[in-house]
Amino acid sequence: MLGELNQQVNEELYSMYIYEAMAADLEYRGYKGMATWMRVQAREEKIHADIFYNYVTERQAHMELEAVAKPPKTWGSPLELFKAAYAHEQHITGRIHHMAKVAQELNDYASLKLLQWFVDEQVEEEANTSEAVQQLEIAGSQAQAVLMLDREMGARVYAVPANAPYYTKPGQPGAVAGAAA
Ligand code: OFO
Repeated sequence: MLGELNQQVNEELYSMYIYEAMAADLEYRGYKGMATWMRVQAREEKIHADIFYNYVTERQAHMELEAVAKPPKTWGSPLELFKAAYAHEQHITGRIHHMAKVAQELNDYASLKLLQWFVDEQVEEEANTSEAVQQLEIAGSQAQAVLMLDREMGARVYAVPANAPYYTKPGQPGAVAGAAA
């Protein structure tokens, strides 16, 4: 189980990295609002990595950080890019469900409780990216509609996900008394 959780730190760091690459691609193409949306998403992924990291260390396991893979540089269009983001979230959902199954088989109730938070979080992660795909499909090739969507998406602000477990531990940067679940 701890090996799976350790691997998930890498998966979440890759999520952060691929979304930073997507933000850079969007920024380069002039979609500044969508780039902001993606950078907010990348910061959320760092939180996900932190949660798994803190949980593994809390279980007294020796964390081993692996190399983070190089993400692609470009996706061709915002629609293709958000389709790739949605597919990536589906992959992450698969990982979370797989880990929940392993935890269940091992009667590892603590890990199962942690993973339940991620099961719920993934519903939101998939909804956010698939909604962007849907809106870009509706906008189609109408530049005006795409630019309006770009402006709307740029309003997204960074916030720590509600009730994030193990987000901070006492003594860590950003730690709040009693914040460790
Ligand atoms: Fe960490 O949820 Fe997206 O990838």
